[in-house]
Amino acid sequence: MATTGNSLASDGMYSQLIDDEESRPDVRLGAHPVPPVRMIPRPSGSGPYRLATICLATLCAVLLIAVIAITSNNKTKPQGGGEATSEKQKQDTNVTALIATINKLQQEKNQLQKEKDELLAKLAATKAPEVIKPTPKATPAPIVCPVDWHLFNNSCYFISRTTRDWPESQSYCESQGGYLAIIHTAEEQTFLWNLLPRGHWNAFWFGITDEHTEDHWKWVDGTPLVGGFWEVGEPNNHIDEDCGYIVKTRVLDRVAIRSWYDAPCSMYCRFICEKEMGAGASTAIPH
Ligand SMILES: *[C@@H]1O[C@H](CO)[C@@H](O)[C@H](O)[C@H]1NC(C)=O
Ligand SMILES: *[C@@H]1O[C@H](CO)[C@@H](O)[C@H](O)[C@H]1NC(C)=O
Ligand SMILES: [Ca+2]
Repeated sequence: MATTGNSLASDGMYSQLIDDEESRPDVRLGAHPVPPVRMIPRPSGSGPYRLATICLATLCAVLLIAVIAITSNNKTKPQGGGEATSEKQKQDTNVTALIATINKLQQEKNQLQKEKDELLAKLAATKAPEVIKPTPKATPAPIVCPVDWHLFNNSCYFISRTTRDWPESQSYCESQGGYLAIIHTAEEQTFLWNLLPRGHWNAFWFGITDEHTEDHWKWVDGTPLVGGFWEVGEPNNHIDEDCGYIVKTRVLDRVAIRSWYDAPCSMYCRFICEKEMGAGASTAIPH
């Protein structure tokens, strides 16, 4: 470098860099020990610039990236922030609106609850009497007959101790919520028979008559008699006999299923009342 004075004087540092190539032949011709010395500083001479350039480029790149990053950040951040705040406000109003709605619904719910309770109370009040009716149907309560009345097949039977004529007997039975006994089956007949005391001529009115049409026997419910448990030769209308009674004497040959007689309705006799109970009470009097 020191040997090439022309290049130093005429040009700047840049031209010197170029001259380095030209000066090489001179150096080779001149002295041997010089080239190795030159060779060492050569890379060191061009290195700092390259390094600086690289450094600057890197710095630039870093700065550029930083700037881009910041600007992009700034671009998204302020915009995002603005949207976020407006959205937040929206949400806040939304929340207050929702709270108001919830309160409204809560009030409506309370109102409906009140109405429901009132309706249930009304329903219970109206259903109460209905509940009583189906209960005996669902679980038939045991029928309890009044004192001196005897239970058979859902009916209670009363054997009078006093005597009346047939119409008064029927009236008494009706006053007790019943009627003169209607006897349809041998079991019923036998049950009643077993309640009756034996005597000289113990006779008991029951609910049959032919007072409307002679020899057309009808029960007190208006249904015609079918069969019956007449004594042999009865009914005979012997002395205008239009009412039926059961006779139980001391004669043990007499039996339940052959114990009916016809007699004048004006006779005073004891009598048998029947009163249907429980489920049977609601159904029509059997035919
Ligand atoms: C709640 O906000 C959303 C949008 O964020 C909107 O569509 C909606 O209508 C709002 N609801 C109420 C009750 O304000
Ligand atoms: C019991 O009563 C019913 C009607 O209430 C009747 O149909 C039935 O024959 C009676 N049973 C007896 C054994 O009398
Ligand atoms: Ca008669």
